[in-house]
Formats: sequence, C-alpha cells, structure tokens
Amino acid sequence: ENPVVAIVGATGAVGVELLHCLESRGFPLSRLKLLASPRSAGRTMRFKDQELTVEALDDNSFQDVDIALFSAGSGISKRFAAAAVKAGAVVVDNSSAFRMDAEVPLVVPEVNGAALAGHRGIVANPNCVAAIATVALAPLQNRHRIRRLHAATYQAASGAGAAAMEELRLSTAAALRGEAFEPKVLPHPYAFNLFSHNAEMDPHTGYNGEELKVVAETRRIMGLPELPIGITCIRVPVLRAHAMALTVEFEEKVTPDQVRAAFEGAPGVKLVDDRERNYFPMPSDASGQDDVLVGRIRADLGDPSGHSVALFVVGDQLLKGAALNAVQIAEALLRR
Ligand code: A2P
Ligand code: 11C
Repeated sequence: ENPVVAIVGATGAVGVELLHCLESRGFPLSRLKLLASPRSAGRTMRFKDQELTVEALDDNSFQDVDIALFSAGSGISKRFAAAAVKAGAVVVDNSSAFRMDAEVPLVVPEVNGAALAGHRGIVANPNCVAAIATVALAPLQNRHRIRRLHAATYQAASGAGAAAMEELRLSTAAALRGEAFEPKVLPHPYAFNLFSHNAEMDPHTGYNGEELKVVAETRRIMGLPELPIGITCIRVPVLRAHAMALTVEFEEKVTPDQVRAAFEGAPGVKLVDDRERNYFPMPSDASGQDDVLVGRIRADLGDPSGHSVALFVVGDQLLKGAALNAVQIAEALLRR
C-alpha cells in the first residue's frame, strides 16, 4: 500500500510548495496529513480534489505516518523528529538541525543519492544555496577535479519564509506610495535595497551563519571535506529564486567550452548562456522551474593560469532549494 505522508509546517512558504510538488509529481501516497502550529489548526488547504484540514502538531501526530516532511524550522525538527522516527516514520528534514550529524545523510539526489543508503530514520535536506550550487558543481567535479570555489550569492526573500516575502511586497508598495515602512521580519529596509544575509554574524571571523552552512554543506554533499570556499551571502529584493556567481578553480586547465560540455544532459541543469542576446539565468525565469539555470560561462580573468571558470547559477529556492529536493529524496526512499 502507498505510504501515509505528513507535512510539518504545511502552511509555510516551503510547506505550500511541498503540497504542490507531491501533487504535480503524482507522488504515490495513500493519505496526506497537514501539520502546523495551533494557530493554523482547522484551516483547510487544497490537495488534488480534496480540502484537507490542518492539524496542530503534537507528539501523537506521527502514529500512522510513513514519511514525514519537516519544514517548520530547526527548533521544531529537534523537538519532534525523534518522535516521528520512534513512531516508524522516515523523516526528511528541511531544517539545519541534523545536516552535519554524521549519522544523518545530507542528500541532493542527483549529486550524492547513494548516501541515502546509510540513513537511520532521518535524511537531511540541504540549505537552499548548497543544494542549488551542488547541482551545478557536480557535473564539473565528475569530469574535472575542483580545487577551490568562490561564491557570491543573491538570495531571495523566500529563504526567510512566507512572512519575509510579504514584507518585500508591503515595503515595496509603501516605498512606491512614498510612505515610511518599519521592517518587522528582516533587519533592514528591503524595498529597493540589499543587505548582508540576516543570519547570525560571528564577530570574530566576520562570516554569518548562512555562509558557514553553505561552506560546510557544500563540502559534505560533494564529498570534498577540505575544499577551500570563499563566500559572501547577500539578501536581495527578489521573491523566490536564489542567484549566485561562482568561480570554480580546477586542478587542471579547463576551458569554458569544457564546462559547457559538462552541463550537456546533466540532471537538473538547464543551460541559459546566450551571449548574443545578453540572455543569462534570471530569478524571473527560474521561479517555478525545477531545473537549475546555469550560464555566463567564461574564463576567469582573475586567474590567468587557465584553471578557473566563472559562471552564474540561479535556482528556485522553494523548489530545488527546498520542497522539490525533499520530495525527490522521498521518491528515492520509496524506490529503495
Ligand atoms: P503556522 O503557519 O501555523 O505558524 P515559514 O518558513 O514560511 O515561516 O513557515 C513556517 C512553518 O512552520 C509554518 O507552517 C508554521 O505554521 C510552522 N510552525 C511554526 N511554529 C510551529 C509550531 N510550534 N508547531 C508546528 N508548526 C509550526
Ligand atoms: C536563506 N538559505 O535564504 C536561507 C534559508 O539553511 O535552511 C534557509 C536556511 C537553511 O535565508
């Protein structure tokens, strides 16, 4: 019989996309259970031709559940994942709670799907930048060995949740009316502005938590634990797709044409690299798309040795960066 699936955080920005992905991909489930905070209990959400009622999450929520997709923040995951596993469910966790736990595989199916074999009830879904970046980096690493990476990110509101997306809409509307707007969700004015990522800043190193997560998780997913990665993460006023400029240095000389060739037919990647039309990956094109867009592939002028290639990568933060990857993990679990 098909599994019973639960979504923890069904009403959130990622939760809503989890519902869509399960529906649009025809995920074989016998029942879908929607869980959120007591504030949302009783609300209904549409799945296929049904109106499903959201239930308040508690310790007894997982009795009949086979697969639990968690996306309600790491506090909720730390508090409830063990209860779900104890009740017999496999947890696919979108939070950062277990990502660096050696017993929990951190999986992007098209990059390191084999890591699923070692799971003990919990599988971690990566940080959105790490997931999107590794989809683009894996085909390169498969042909040429990566020696160093530099990344600058342009991260959308969705990474900070549904309330941040609403703050972008409201603050932009206020700015257009010439009215003042007091930020409530993000720490700085968001309309017509950008700022250093809002994750906690380490005063000693000058890196924020998002940057440290991306470095650690990218290394783990790629199986390159020592890979030197330079990174700057920035929040930009875009609703739901993350962009990143990547400069990849290889052990050997690699040309832009070799990089382009590596992307031909690579899973989850779409090449958007039209110099004549100045048409390259954009959040407006990536939003709502499963594929990660890659383009602006060129020799890095900062490395005259010919070992480095620069590219621009954009992926839907809510899809490949979160919900789609989680559902792909669940699909891979079912195939096993
Ligand atoms: P709710 O909508 O009831 O607050 P986002 O990342 O978009 O901010 O969404 C967070 C998700 O996590 C929402 O679905 C939210 O539910 C859910 N959530 C927040 N706190 C709890 C809680 N204490 N128990 C269960 N779900 C929670
Ligand atoms: C952002 N990537 O865009 C973050 C949000 O590691 O799951 C998700 C943080 C994480 O703000």
